[in-house]
Amino acid sequence: MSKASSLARLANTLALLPRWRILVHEKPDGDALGGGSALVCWGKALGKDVSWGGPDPISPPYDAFLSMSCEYRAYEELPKEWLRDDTAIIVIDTSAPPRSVRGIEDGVSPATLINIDHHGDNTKFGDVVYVDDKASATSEILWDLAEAGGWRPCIEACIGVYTGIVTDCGHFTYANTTPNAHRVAARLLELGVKPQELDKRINSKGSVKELHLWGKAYSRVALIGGGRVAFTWLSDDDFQELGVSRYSTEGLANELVKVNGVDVGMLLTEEGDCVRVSFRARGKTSVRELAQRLGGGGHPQAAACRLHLSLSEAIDLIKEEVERLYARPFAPGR
Ligand SMILES: [Mn+2]
Repeated sequence: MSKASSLARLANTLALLPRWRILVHEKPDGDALGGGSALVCWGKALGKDVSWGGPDPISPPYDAFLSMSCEYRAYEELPKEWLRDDTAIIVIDTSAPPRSVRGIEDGVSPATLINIDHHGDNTKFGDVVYVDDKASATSEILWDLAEAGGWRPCIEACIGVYTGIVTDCGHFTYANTTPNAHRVAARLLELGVKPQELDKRINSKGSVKELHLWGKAYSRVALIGGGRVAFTWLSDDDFQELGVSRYSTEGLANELVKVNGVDVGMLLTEEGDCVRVSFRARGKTSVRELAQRLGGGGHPQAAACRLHLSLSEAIDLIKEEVERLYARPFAPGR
């Protein structure tokens, strides 16, 4: 089936269901939250009974400007009252059920489980599946879905979609930047989105302390794998000492691959008794396989995992994996 007819069918399915329950993934990013916000706006405009949330709370900076963010809720598990035959449970930007609210993996019958995503490693769960790994962002798919359904684009939905696209494709710099991403963005500008205002919302540092946190991470950057991999780390103490939130690292991992000769970046962040690793890659290199090997997943060029290890054990493990997977002979002078 063509993309257009799949989207038209999906829009029809959604039109027939009066209750929409929208779920995003853990640690929701700009794509999940921007797309979710837009979908809530469209649902309400269509007269649906809509609510949305995910396993973790909505995070800064998105809570401050995305429409409907005050209605977002963190759910420990799937509410039983969602399991009705008039309900669409729409999981967006989520490659597999364990990445969202607990209980989805057990099935949602008699509700209809709808899976809309752009991760190439999506497990294709759900009753209705729309996965396009060529899309720059799930928000781009949601825009095309809205067009297929003839849903009116209010400015709030436009802001959500634009946020999702620019954050997922690194402001049109990553390999997933497509002509369609630019086309959708151009349309959003015509409809009133102001890029400079949104950039201020999305990329501003909350305080000088956040810059100091980045400074700590920068000061520890080390090259491994023969100079091909840049990695750094932040400990619980770093966050406490500076009094900054965990969200202050948003975008930091992307900076690591900007070093000349580096095509893989890794940021390790201590989180209590585990360590979160954010992987980034550029060029033809993929980090998804390594993230999967370590129990995580994601995109070829942006992936993550959580290690149940101490920070020093995690650093050792990452170094070992890097030497095994990415090492190349060191080229002097690079
Ligand atoms: Mn995404």
